[in-house]
Amino acid sequence: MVLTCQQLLQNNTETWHEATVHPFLEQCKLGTIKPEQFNTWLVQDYLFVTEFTRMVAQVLRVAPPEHFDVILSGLMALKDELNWFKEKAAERSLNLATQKQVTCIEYCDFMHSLAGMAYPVQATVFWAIELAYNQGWQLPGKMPEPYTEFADRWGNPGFTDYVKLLEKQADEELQTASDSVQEQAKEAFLKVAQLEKDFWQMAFKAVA
Ligand code: HMH
Repeated sequence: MVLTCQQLLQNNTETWHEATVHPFLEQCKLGTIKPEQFNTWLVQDYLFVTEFTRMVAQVLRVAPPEHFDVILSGLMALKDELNWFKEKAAERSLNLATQKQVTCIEYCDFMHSLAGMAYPVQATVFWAIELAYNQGWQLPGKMPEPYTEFADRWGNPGFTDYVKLLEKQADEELQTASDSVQEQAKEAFLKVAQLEKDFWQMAFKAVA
């Protein structure tokens, strides 16, 4: 069996749709999302990205040197992203020293658990997490202010190219992976899809 990232998407279209199309994003596009909902997402996503950065560092630790360029460019982008989150939170007077919500904890626990998995599984998860935001923020189309820069951050063409490079690296690894590792990659992909959906739902239900 040879598994590819495109097969994961094609064999799980409905699950992936639920991970990337959500009323939260649709209401950002319509400009009707409530500040409590958006701000909950912003703070929880900052906390998520902090742990995601650690996950990428862990992926780098076990990656072949040929993959360093792409992974290091990802880490550079995350450096900028974390500072940007702090600016956005300050503009909205949000406290980033907030407790993680249950769904955010679950997602962070999952990312930490990857350290014990084979590299092809880690590369697949890395790709899936970035693709989820690339497609999620891109699919609704250009968003109105103040959401434009949020949609552009993950929806911009440069980010799409970066996600394609992550896909290429994951595919390379999956090609030579054992059936058992391929199965683990599939399970992990489905877990990302479920957690992405839950994450949108967590923010969406935060209506004061
Ligand atoms: C929940 N998934 C979530 N947050 C993000 N920032 C990304 C993916 C992309 O980095």
